[in-house]
Amino acid sequence: MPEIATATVATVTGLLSDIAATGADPLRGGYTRPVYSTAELDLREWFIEQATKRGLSVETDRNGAIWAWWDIPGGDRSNSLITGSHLDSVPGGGHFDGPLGVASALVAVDMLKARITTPTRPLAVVVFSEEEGSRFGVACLGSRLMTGAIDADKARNLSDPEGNTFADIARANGLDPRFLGKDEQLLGQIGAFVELHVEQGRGLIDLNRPIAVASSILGHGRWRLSINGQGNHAGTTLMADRRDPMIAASRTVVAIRDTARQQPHARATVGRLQPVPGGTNVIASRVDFWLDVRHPDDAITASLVESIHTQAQLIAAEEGCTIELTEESLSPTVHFDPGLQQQLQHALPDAPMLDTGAGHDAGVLSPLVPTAMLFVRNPSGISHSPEEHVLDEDAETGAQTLADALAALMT
Ligand code: HGY
Ligand code: MN
Ligand code: MN
Repeated sequence: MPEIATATVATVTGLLSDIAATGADPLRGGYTRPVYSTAELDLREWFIEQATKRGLSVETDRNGAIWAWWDIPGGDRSNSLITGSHLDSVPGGGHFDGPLGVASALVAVDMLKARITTPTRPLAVVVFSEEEGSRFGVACLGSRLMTGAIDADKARNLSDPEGNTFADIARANGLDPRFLGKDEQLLGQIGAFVELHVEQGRGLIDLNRPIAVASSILGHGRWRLSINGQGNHAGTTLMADRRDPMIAASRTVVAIRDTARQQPHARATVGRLQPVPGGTNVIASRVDFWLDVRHPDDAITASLVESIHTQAQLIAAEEGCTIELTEESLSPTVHFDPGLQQQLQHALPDAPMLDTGAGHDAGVLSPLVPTAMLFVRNPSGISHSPEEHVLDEDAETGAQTLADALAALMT
């Protein structure tokens, strides 16, 4: 594939339009691109093609992340500068959550290549896998594996809703499950990681600015609650004779909302609830539902979950049911590297600092390597929804800002 002329600079909106049909979800709207689904695999192919066109050398690591390297002469990769994001999505997600960071990184490489022919520091664009945890339940699974933030055995045994284990799916996609896990060599090469991402709230709308530098990520976790009752016939079972887990779950969901409302800065969500067996004329025997709790103070997050669990146990008992709570994913509050933040603020004097309630791979890498994030304005202030949006000019400003930030970090 011929290298593109160094003066050729793509646009973010152009690159995103290439993938605008991939994984479009006619039922939910937006995009549904779970890791290793046909849609996400198509996006991987798109990324590899774009990276190869730019003369980057593309490698897939033992955990399934794709790395597109712009190497220095001699190929030493120590103290490398990494940017990128993810391509998987939540069900019915927006067009920008993940792909904006990947497309912006490719355009930033174009911009840097139009300025310099040889990088003074090795640079790579990375695509992490399963950032959303939508298929295997653990947020940022790919970056957690690379950093050792998740036990490799636990990861291998994660299963998707169809019962496929992560080991099976990884193997089916060219990985050797035996080698999943912390990648010391790769981690040792990373000098800094800068991720650009669509902002997923209203911060930049209210600040009336197109770009921000991230200050922190709210701690967050996910817990599965399973309430067991007595499955039965909807017509022959008198109301007094029921032990209906759907009632216990419904009461618990309201209790979760009420509990979070009483704690300033807390967020608690139940976005996924699955009755078993799930028939219209069937009293469920079990209801599984997932709790997402977030707060700046990790101790408060823990106390909120404890309070919710206690309330749920009482509610279940009143409804003649039993309940189990299982932690599936937990990410502490992250404060990004002050040194890197200062460098970015120096390079981007117009960009305000902004915290976020959304988790990112940059947050997972943060304890081990200097990481920073750039946010691009989302005029809808909505995310994890088809309504997520970025104006064309802000998207291009984002790529230009990322290129400026990388250039500043290259010296
Ligand atoms: O859930 C999150 O905060 C992120 O979008 N994965
Ligand atoms: Mn997301
Ligand atoms: Mn994301």
